[in-house]
Amino acid sequence: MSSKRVSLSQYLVEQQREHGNIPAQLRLLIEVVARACKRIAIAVNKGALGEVLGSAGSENVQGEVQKKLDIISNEVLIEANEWGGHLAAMASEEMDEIHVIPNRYPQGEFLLLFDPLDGSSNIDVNVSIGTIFSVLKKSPEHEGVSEADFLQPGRAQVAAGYCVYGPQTTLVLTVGAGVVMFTLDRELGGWFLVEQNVQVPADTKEFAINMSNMRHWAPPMKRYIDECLAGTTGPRGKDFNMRWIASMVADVHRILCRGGVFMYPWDAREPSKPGKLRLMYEANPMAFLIEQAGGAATNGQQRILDIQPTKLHERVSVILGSKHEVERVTGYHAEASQQ
Ligand code: P6P
Repeated sequence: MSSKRVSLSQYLVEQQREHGNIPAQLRLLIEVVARACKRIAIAVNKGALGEVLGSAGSENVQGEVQKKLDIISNEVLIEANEWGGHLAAMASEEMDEIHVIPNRYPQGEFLLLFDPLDGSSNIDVNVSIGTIFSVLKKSPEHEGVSEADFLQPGRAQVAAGYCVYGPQTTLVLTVGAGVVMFTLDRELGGWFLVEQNVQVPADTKEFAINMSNMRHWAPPMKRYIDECLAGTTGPRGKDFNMRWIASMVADVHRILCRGGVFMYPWDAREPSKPGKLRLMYEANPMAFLIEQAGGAATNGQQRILDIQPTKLHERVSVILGSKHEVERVTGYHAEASQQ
C-alpha cells in the first residue's frame, strides 16, 4: 500500500483545519460511524461462519422480515454512537421510534439517521449490501428532542454517506464540499482515501430499475424505459444497458463511479404509497451525495432534497443519477401532469 495514502482521520483533520467545514463534534460523529461500519463489515464478512445469516423472526416498522444482520447492524450503530456526546438522538429503519440519547450520557447537537443494512434480501446470497447514514442538526431553540426534530427537508443535511460491503469495503461521504471515498485496509484496520471530487457524468447509457414492475408503472416511466429499450431504433438513437442489484447502496455506488440512472418509481401495486424507498434514511442521503457529485435526484415531480417530510418512515419515489437522464424522466412526468 502506498505510504502516501491519506487516512480518514487525517482527511477529516485537514478538512477541518483548511476549510472549517467539519466541527469537532461532526468529525467525532463521522469517525464513530466509520468505526461502526468496520464492525458491521466484520460481521457481514463472517456470513454463515458467524451464524448471522437468515431471519431474526421479527418484522420492522415497514412490515418487512428482519434479518439477523439487520438487528446486529442496528445495535452496533446504536452502541457506538450513544456515549460520545455528539448526538441528541438517532432514528433507524429498524426502529419504530427515535432513540433518544440516555440521560447518563451528554447530549449533542446532531441527529443521526440510518438504514443499518440496506439490501437485506441480498445478505444470504452474498451480494453487496450497505449501511446508509444521514446527519441533521437539532434546532437549538428548544430543550429535549422528539420525532418532529427529525422532520427536516434533505437540503438541511450537514453530512451523509454509506458504506458498501462488496469486493471492497468502501465508505463514501459528503459534508457538503463534494464526495470522497475511503476503502478499508483490513490488515491495517483503517480507512484510506481512494477517490475525492467524485463526479457523476451528466449522460449515460445505463439504467437501473426493477423491470418486473413495468406493467404497474405510470405512463411517463413506461415511456422513458420503452425509449431506452428501443435503443438505436428509437428516439434516443443509442442503445442502453441495464443493471439492477436490488441493493440501493450498490446501484448508487456504481452510478457515482461511472454514471447511470437509478429509478424506484411509484407503481400501482400499492397506489397509496408514493414509492418503496424511505425518504429520511435512504433517498435523502443518496440524493445529497448524488447532487454533491454533480448529479440530480427527484421524485418525478420535485427535487428530493426539497421534500418536507411529515413522517419519520415515509416513502418516496426515487429517480437519481446522471443529470440529463434525471431531467428527461422528470420532464416526461411534468408533460404527463400538464396533459
Ligand atoms: P426490489 C432493498 O430492500 C431496497 O430497499 C433497496 O436497497 C433496493 O434498491 C430495493 O429495495 C430493491 O427492491 O423490489 O427490487 O426488491
